[in-house]
Amino acid sequence: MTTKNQELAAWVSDVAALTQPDRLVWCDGSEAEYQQIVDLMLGDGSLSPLNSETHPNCYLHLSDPQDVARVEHLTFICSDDKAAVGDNNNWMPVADAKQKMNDLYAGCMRGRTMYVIPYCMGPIDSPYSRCGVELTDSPYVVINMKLMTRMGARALTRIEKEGKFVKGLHSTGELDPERRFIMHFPEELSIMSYGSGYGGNALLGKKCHALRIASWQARQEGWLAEHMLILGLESPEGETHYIAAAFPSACGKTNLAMLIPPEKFKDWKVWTLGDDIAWLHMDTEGQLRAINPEAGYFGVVPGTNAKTNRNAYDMIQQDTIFTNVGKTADDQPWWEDKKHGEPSVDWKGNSYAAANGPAAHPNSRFTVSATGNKAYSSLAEAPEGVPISAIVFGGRRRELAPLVYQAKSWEHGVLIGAGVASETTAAATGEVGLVRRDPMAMKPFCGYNFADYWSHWLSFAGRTDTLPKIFHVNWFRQNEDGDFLWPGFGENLRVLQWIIQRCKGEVGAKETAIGYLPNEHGLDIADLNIEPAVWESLTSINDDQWRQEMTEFGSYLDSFGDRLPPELRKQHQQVLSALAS
Ligand code: OXD
Ligand code: MN
Repeated sequence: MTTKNQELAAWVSDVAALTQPDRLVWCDGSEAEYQQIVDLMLGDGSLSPLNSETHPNCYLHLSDPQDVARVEHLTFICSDDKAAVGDNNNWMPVADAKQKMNDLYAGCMRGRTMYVIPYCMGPIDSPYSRCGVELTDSPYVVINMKLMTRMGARALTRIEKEGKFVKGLHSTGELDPERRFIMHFPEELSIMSYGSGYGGNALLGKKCHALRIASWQARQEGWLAEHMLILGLESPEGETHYIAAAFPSACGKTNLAMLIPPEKFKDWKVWTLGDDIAWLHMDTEGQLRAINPEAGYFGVVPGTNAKTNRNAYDMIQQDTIFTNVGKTADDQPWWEDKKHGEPSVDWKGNSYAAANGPAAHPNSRFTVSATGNKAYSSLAEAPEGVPISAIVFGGRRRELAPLVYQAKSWEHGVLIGAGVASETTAAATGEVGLVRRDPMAMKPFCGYNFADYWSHWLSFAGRTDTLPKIFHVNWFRQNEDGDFLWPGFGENLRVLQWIIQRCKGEVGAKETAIGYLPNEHGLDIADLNIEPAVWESLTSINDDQWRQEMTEFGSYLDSFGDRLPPELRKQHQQVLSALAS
């Protein structure tokens, strides 16, 4: 296979001349090709088979122990306009970054195969979708891209028709953390990644294209590329509302997107459209519509069990690539909190011993096609996307943020999104459990200056008067003993239900300085046996704590200087003065 697109053909041949692969393979995206690469990896040991009776078509890949998460300190946005990139990103001038990368790439694919992966982010026939091509020397990347994107011949046909595509070059290099960089060139729609095989660093369609490059492009074109799940909530009467929700990495987006309602709400249904990324466009009627650019899930494995996420648990019993989990003696995948079986081998391939740490790495992952999910929405492939009724922000906060609250306006909602802060998790290298600012859950993913990004968000207010309502949730409040105050998981349905009732104007709320909170009996929780004092702390605010939070948030906003949109400053002032009165 080759291509009619001259620009693509020339780029592939330039990269081959630089990297010197022994072979070049154009991926067609077929099942036969997937199986062929799986067989090749089983042959060289980079993949091992799992128990084919209990887990048909499931495989295990163990990465280099130094290459198990995104590396934010080695991830750069490269442009000659430093201010446009913002202090929220690592920055490098274009020429310096290219020089560095080209030095690393020189001859790096000798003895290897270079795969050409044309892919489409979003339904193949959607006007909102965008295409890219990833060149990689990693067969692991090829099989993951097959599950995560629409890749191969169909995507190439679209690229040949449209002409425009994102160029992503990836090499695993030597997996040396000292020779590892993830570079983005948004002005020329290109990505260069070297030295890591880990998902977010190597599957370039995901974070690199669908968030960092796409967010830059979305600003120019008037849409939004967000770190959001998309779900449909269907009532017993058969009415479905769509919600997009942004939480930082490893804070439960996959679980919420696949939620199974508790017994009391068994006539309700939650449908999954996406679990990580949403592209939001305004249609000609002024309605914000969402598509999921991805076609699969790259989910955190530990903690997934029949109770926490039955849909995911069932989905990953077959046709799944596991990365960095442990194994039982009979080769079933095993992870902490699986609540089934015993580990025999850990994620480093050693005999399991509790003293050596967990059997599965805390950021171990499953890769699986979205079509394996029983709750996959029939509209997930709709080229026109789904209309969004509510946007929800959330973080992992032991204290402070109530269970749920609603913004007073779109502009106030943008302030709430900008104020998201959350405890760090194992999805990125670095210490876990520290509270850090993570506006819109986009700290690692916004490809440009946050101040300009907030201006872009604010600009939607002038474009329509039917914008979604904005909310904030926090499933993670704890008491002094570290016990969670809210049961979470399926019970979160009760919060979603309140959110939709608020959107429809069906339920009242109490107004506070930070937004609208549920009334005493606003949520249907009578059967949950939550102590009144606990419920009170979940649904009220502590003014002193909030004054401190807003003051710290104010200093953070100040750090954006003159670029900060005045409207955001005004919204911030309004909350502060409401807290003072
Ligand atoms: C992810 C992440 O993998 O956010 O989705 O790290
Ligand atoms: Mn994510």
